[in-house]
Amino acid sequence: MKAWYDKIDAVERVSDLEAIRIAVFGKKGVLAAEFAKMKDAPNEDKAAIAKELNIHKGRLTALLTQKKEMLQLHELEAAMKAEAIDVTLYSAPSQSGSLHPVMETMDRIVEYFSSMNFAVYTGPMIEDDFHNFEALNLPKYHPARDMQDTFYFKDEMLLRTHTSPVQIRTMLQSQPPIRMIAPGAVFRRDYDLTHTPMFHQVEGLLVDEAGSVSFANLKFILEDFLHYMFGDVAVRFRPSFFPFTEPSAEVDISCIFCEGEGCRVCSKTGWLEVLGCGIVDSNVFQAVNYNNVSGYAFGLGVERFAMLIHRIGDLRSLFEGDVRLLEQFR
Ligand code: 2U9
Repeated sequence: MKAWYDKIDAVERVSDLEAIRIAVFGKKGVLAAEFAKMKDAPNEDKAAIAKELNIHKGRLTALLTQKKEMLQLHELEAAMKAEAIDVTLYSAPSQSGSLHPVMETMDRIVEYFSSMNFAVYTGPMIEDDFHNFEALNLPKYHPARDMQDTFYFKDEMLLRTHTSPVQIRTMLQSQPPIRMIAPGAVFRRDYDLTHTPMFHQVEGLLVDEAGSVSFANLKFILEDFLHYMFGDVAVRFRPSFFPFTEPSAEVDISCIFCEGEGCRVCSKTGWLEVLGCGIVDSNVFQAVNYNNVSGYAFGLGVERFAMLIHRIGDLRSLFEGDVRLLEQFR
């Protein structure tokens, strides 16, 4: 029997242990054979032999169980070691996204006007003739409605050419006072160095009782806004014309590249045009049935702001989806 203790001791795999168990405890195993031999032993020895065999049986059972548990534990440990993941290893570089410079600039513009209590409104990009043109004092046969400039669908539907229809919809749905901005994409049939068929605008509108809104109010907020966006720049207002405002002005800042000295970007003028604005034309208020009110409005192109702030030379690079551009704005 002694040899079996050593055999069990020497086993290294759970599967080999099973063969030993059968060899010892099986029907044709050694224990069964030893017990069978008892019938030939002298009667007076039988009790002692049976006692000794039962002791072996108990010890071998305990040893097998103990050995099995130990081997199972070792095998589990080995498997866990083999499958372990080294969390200290360097990982492949992760691809984190970033805001597009146009959206980042738009967020900054919206942030300024929100802080000044302007509500943010959006509206449909597919518009009708009334909201995009007629209500904005752009009557039939106005040159801005030209097929050359506007993307038309059938039934007088079109892609909005500015975000102004959002202001028209807002005025039709609510009553003054109104203090709002309309950020969003707009569409024009234009494509060259400085124009893309889709670009983004932020337009603003303030309406209150007649006589309570002045050009001075408009000047103050736009100057403050431009200092927020561009820092310490000079701001000037030039008389201009828009169908929806009267009087109207275009707003320039001193060139941020040459600080007013005159360079290639500002065409040697020392100034960069950044905004349009004016006092809302009375025909616009008439179209939405507003009486005894006055208001100011302004509009800007977000791509132009983004290009000036980030010194991007070519407008088209903003729309190529090249990650090498975006990677610079993490
Ligand atoms: C309503 C009344 C008036 C919005 C205005 C401008 C002047 C303007 C341009 C800036 C660059 C368009 O993106 S751009 O090409 N916009 O100069 N926009 S006043 O006037 C409105 C709008 C809505 C009801």
